[in-house]
Amino acid sequence: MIKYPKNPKPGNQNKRPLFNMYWMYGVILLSLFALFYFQDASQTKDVDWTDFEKAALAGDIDKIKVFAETNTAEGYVTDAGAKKHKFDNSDAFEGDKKIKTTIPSSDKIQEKIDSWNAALTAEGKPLIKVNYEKGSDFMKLFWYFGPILLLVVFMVYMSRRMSGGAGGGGIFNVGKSRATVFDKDNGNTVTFKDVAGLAEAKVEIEEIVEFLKNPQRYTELGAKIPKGALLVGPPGTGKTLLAKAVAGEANVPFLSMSGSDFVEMFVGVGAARVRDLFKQAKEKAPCIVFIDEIDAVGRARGKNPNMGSNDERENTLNQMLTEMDGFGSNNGVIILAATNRADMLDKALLRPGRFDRQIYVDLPELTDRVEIFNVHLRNLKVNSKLDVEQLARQTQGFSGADIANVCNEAALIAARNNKQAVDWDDFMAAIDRIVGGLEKRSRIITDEEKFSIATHEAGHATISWMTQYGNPLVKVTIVPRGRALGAAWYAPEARQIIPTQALLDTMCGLLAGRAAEEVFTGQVGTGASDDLEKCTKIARSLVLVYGMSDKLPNINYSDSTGQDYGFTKPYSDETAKVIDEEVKRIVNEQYARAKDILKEYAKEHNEIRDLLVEREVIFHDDVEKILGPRKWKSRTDEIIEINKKEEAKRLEHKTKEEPLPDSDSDDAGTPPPFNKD
Ligand code: NHX
Ligand code: ZN
Repeated sequence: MIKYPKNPKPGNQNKRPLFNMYWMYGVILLSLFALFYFQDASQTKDVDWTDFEKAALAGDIDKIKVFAETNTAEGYVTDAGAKKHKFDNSDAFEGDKKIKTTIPSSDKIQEKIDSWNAALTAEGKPLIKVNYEKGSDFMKLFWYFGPILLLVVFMVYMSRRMSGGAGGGGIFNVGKSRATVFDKDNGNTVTFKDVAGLAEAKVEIEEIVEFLKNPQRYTELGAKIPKGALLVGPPGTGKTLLAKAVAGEANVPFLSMSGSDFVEMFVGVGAARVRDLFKQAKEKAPCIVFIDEIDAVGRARGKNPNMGSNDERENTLNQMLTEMDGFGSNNGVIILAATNRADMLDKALLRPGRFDRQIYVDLPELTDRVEIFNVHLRNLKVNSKLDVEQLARQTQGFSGADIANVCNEAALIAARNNKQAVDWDDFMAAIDRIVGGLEKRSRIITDEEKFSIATHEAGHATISWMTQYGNPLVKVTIVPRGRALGAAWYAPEARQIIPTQALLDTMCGLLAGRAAEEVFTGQVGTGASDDLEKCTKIARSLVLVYGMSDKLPNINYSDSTGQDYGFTKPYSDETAKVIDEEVKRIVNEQYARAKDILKEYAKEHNEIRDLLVEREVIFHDDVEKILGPRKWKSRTDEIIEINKKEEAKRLEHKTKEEPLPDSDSDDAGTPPPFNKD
């Protein structure tokens, strides 16, 4: 969306490179010409001096050209002579027939020819004419130096190719950093306005802009300006965008590099590039250095230096650590780095004095998603009735990049259907497409299969409706999409804390498909494998991570530092058995529970199933008509209520123009958003 000019310095455009591809073409053409020239000359036969003399004395040569420089002579053979001698063996002799030889000495050749002429006059034959040529001086040079020249040209060309363009320097420049520099005058126009959501991260990062703009405000009080900040968060959440916005706001040069740019197959290159990057940064200070995907170099160094560790990477990392220590804290260089795995990074990199701060860039929450949608919808022609909040609700767990993708996909779908504006249905189709894959209506499904798919999906729908923490249902479909034959679509709840019962209910809902198959068709199918996988994972994490099982309470056997235990497990064989038993027990319990609930609501389930077979897609409201309104309020509804109340409060303050704190404390009518009970 934001375009950066390809050429960092406009002034550079007029500078012609000394060497380019056209020169190469020129050289190739020239050598081709030369080749043709000499191919033509290959009508000349090379002969021994004795044969040459014999032919001359026999009167078969009528003209001789002497090339003094090269010590060669060419004889023009008469037709009769050509036939007579053995060197006439082909019809290649057309036009001029020549023989060529190396002469003993250019001084003596005239004497020789004189003597031949004397002999020829004695026999009454025509004389041989002589011509002294200046010699193919150029050709001689060409043949001596041509190959070398070609080789040099070739090498220069290759080294240009190897440099890959960005740095612009040949193989001798591998140690140069390839940082892309964005200056204020080359169109880095990203500002905080372009960053939607990320409210807290923005506050943190705005401070960094302050450090660069008014360092003295901090240094006067004796504070040290942080050297670096680490942006941590899942992919697509806008870490790079945030870093660019810092540079755009601070109006300083922005050196951008990816962690993998340091990695090269040559020894020491990574370290050299780090050095060069920091040198460049110091020259440009105040500036921002941004290293994307820093885990490529910053991964924790292995404990065993011989096993699976990468020496070259470690050297690079060590160099980075030294450089970050090496430069003073107040010289106007701030290093931002992004990663999605902060736990994998070397601890030395994270200590104060290097990346002092870690800024978490989380997946956007409901309100953030509304903002992000609004940013992307600015560029789209959308239906005026589009409910952005509802869109945000349907995209729980999406990152900023995912949302951008949804918007684009929706626009593509609308355009495909020749619509004037993008509307709600297009967005729904886009979300379905992105989450579930392509719809496959061409897949052939028998009535029996259809019945069992509908049974399965109706099972999911019923259980999720009838359990407290079951995800709010959006729709149920038996239209094949991607790898799935059918699916129940939810608007998943984003919970801050997940109660044990919520995990159990989720498992129950996942097992419901299989349970419904068993209860209502009498046999189960292979299709539930994906459900079972998800369910078992939850059961395992319940036991191993959250310490929620009865037999192994309050124990966490996982390792969040990312360094796996390898082949050894952090528990004994007996414990392993207990873990297996607990996982089995929990899954079995939920399966039994699912079957019980399904039997209890068998009539409703079958109604949903039949409606599903009839319509293929049914929605929240259809299910509500059959099962009645849900007993439990969804968290999303609560959040929206809280937001509305706060918005109303804010509006009230604005209209009354009362000081904020006073009315807040008196406001007993609205309960605080978080209730301890
Ligand atoms: C097959 N697919 O593989 C057929 C085509 C039980 C009615 N022979 O649980 O479609 O059986 O609630 C991600 C998403 C495997 C990964 C779906 C891996 C589906 C889906 C197998 C419904 N809905 N199963 C479901 C289903 C299947 C599968 C997946 C995946 C079925 C079930 C797939
Ligand atoms: Zn299922």
